Amino acid sequence: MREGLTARPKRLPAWLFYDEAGSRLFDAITELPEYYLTRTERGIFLLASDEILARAAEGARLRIAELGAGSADKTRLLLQAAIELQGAVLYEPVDVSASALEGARERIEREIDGVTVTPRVMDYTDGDGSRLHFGPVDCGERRLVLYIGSSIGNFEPHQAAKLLHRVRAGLRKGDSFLLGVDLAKEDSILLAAYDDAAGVTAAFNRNLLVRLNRELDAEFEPEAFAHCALWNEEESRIEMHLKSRGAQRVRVGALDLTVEFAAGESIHTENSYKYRPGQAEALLTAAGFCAEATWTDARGWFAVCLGRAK
Ligand code: AVI
Repeated sequence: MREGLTARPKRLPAWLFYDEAGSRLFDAITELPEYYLTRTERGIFLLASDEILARAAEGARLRIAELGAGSADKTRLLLQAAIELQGAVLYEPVDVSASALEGARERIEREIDGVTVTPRVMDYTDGDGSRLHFGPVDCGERRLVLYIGSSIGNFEPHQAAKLLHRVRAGLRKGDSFLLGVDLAKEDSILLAAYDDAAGVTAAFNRNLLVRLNRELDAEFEPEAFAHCALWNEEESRIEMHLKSRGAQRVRVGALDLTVEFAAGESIHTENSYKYRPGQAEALLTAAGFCAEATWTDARGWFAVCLGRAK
């Protein structure tokens, strides 16, 4: 935090968003009329989950791992398709939060007959270059790893590439990886999705400051910062910033630091990369997968790509 708040331009890491209040706000974002991502990807799964599962399985029995503790509704569609295909399925959500995993296990086992959940507590974003450990599979079984919801878009391109390499290194030849990416589109649509009329994304962004106040004894006045979303065409990403409405000084007690802001100066809080057609497939190929199939919605707003470990 010290590094980010004293850097020029100032920045804070996007993982800070997801405390309890932030996770609730993100859930609310996924239901906003402007935030098309969740429902568009869900629409793809509604139409194609049987085909996706059959392609991944190639006649073998699948077990399904997911990076992140279950994207609720969307994961359910894929798990149901797996149950139809093979009768029952083992589901392995991977997340840094043990409580999020416990919640996912309880919910999924209660709601879907035929799923056994074996959670794994692990920080899969901890990019020290080592492979991800998914654990063994039974003889004749294949693993399908899900990374859906466009979460890959919150990584810088080099970090995204590294993460995919680490996933690949944890898989065996023939296993597969399903990646959901948001695609570049008209900027008015993108901007509305990250600056909604009800102000939920603004509250999500400002919640970072609320969290610093609580956890680092900081004295931010959240309303003294404007939520700002902009489209960076060159980098193909939406950026979120918190822009100081006036000149101000903010004390961060736990860091024994006073941060100075000029009027209009901003803290860069998030990047959300929007992929160009073919880019996700190239990322998969570079990481040692064969890009096997891609599904998109009718408007071409979102893509789900299946990679097979070579
Ligand atoms: C979690 N992630 C895919 C979201 C996104 O769209 O980049 C986070 C988010 N930030 C603002 N709104 C949603």
